[in-house]
Amino acid sequence: MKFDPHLAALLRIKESPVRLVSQRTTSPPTLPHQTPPVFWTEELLGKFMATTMAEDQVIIVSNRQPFTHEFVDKQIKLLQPASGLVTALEPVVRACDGVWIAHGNGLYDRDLVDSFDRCPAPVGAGSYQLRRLWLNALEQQGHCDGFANSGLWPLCHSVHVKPVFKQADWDCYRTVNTRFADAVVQEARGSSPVVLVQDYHLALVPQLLRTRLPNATIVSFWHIPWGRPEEMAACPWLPEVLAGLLGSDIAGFQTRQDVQNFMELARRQGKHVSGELPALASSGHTTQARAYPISIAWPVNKESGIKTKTKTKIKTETPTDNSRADQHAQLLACTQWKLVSRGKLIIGVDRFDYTKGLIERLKAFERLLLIHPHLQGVVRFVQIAAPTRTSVKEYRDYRSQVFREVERINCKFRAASDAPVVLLDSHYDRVSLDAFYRSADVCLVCSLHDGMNLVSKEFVAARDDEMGVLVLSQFAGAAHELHRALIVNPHQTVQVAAAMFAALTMSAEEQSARMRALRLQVRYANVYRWAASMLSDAMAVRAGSKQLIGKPVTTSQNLPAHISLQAAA
Ligand code: GDG
Repeated sequence: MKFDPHLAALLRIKESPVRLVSQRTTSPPTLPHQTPPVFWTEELLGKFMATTMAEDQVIIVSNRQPFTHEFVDKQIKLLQPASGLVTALEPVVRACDGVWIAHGNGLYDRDLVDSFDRCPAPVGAGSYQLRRLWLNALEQQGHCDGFANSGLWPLCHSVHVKPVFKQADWDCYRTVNTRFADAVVQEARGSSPVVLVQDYHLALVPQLLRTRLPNATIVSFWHIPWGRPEEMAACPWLPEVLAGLLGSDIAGFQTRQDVQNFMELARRQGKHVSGELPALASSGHTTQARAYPISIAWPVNKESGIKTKTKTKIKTETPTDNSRADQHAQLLACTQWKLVSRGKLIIGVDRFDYTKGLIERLKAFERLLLIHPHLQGVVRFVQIAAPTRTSVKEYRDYRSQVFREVERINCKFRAASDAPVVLLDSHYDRVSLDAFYRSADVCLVCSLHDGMNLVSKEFVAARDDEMGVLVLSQFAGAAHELHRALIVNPHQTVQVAAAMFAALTMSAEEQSARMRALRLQVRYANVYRWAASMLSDAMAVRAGSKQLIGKPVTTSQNLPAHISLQAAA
């Protein structure tokens, strides 16, 4: 994109380097290990597994399922939920040809399973089986809405929403974890599968499996932050949660800080902590705690690095009723508005969750318009907030609060613009999200605390035009990797507003330099590398070879020589 004098006149800017928002933005991009770097792909992960674990069955178990069956346009259709866990794990399970066990919560899920409650994955690259587990209303309430989402979720995200712990929810949580463990045992073909247990809904499953499948290799992954011991101590059943996770051979976390917090808690609970590798011994069993920063599958058609400038259409997955069709039209109108008015578009994409800092970013946008009044009518902020956990009161309250803020801000600037903020509380499909990312000048991620944040990585992956600026919260795990984003503290309204201004006025050259570095980082540290690192550590545990744990997955020690690696162009 060339420097646009028309837009510059509107923004009243000169073509000059922008002020950097934080020290981090000046860090050079870092790519560890190989030169040229090796880019993991689904195919390479498949080969790696076929070679190193040909005889081993892989079972993934999570509360959230990768797809639901819903009734849309007079037929049953698949819907992919808005979930970082699903975004990351779906390509991995396809590469593994494994089994995925999850709670069947779709309205028509029961109609599409066989007599073993299984159904095949939708056609696409790779195949796997989804095994659905049914929870009744009380189980769902106590386990999911209760202990997991009203207790552990706020506990682990220090965002000042009080965690709620009730005995009845805990009892339900234990029961449901036992049911998930039963399902794993039923699905296991032999006594030693590799089981990947996902997230805070299933913390007790590793220990339950340890007693029932003693030869299984159990890897747990905690997708959300693990807080400091003194914060975590608010959970009355923390010792049981810890004991559950210590049934894992490997307990995976997003960041090194999470690992340190986990280790410190274990030490305070009297567990034996030892070795150069963070390891914990409990009841004669050893658990390695390690950081595996999660990521996304790098889009296949963009792997060549060739700029495609694909035009894609915005559409919702289920625009059946009027309100959804309206949402669809609104999203389309937002991107068209940008083209017609030659304005600037700031976007956000999140689940409608209080940890994502929606209020904070609205306040920062308001400040931007106040400090730079010439931007009123020129810049629009469009936030997708996909509905989530609507049965939990805190989420309903938060939703109302966010809508009130949007209304207040839109009223305030009514004279200059019809609606500077557009809030779309709807669910969009991946093609639409990709098109939305590509239409943005700025992507705003203001999480108050986030395990990783995949939206930031998806935005980067979508920008094969190498344009657009990422403004990223320092409290998202992704900030540890994406150094060339503009890193901000979402609580500092003025700083976020300044970052937005810097992003909006950034020269094409600087945008391009930053985006190239970000793209290299995300393409390199993609979800296949994430999976390969964890699985190769799991295999080292299985082989009893501690020396191999934590080694880069592409060294000759643990990658079979005949696997050809795709090097950077
Ligand atoms: C948890 C952790 C960690 C959003 N709207 C729609 C939609 N999405 C997708 C995004 C993205 C995903 O939801 C959100 O992922 P995040 O990583 O940002 O956040 P969480 O859901 O909270 O994920 C998080 C993650 O697990 C992985 O470990 O990064 O820290 O909290 O993929 O694109 N997807 C669809 N329609 C939408 O409208 N289909």
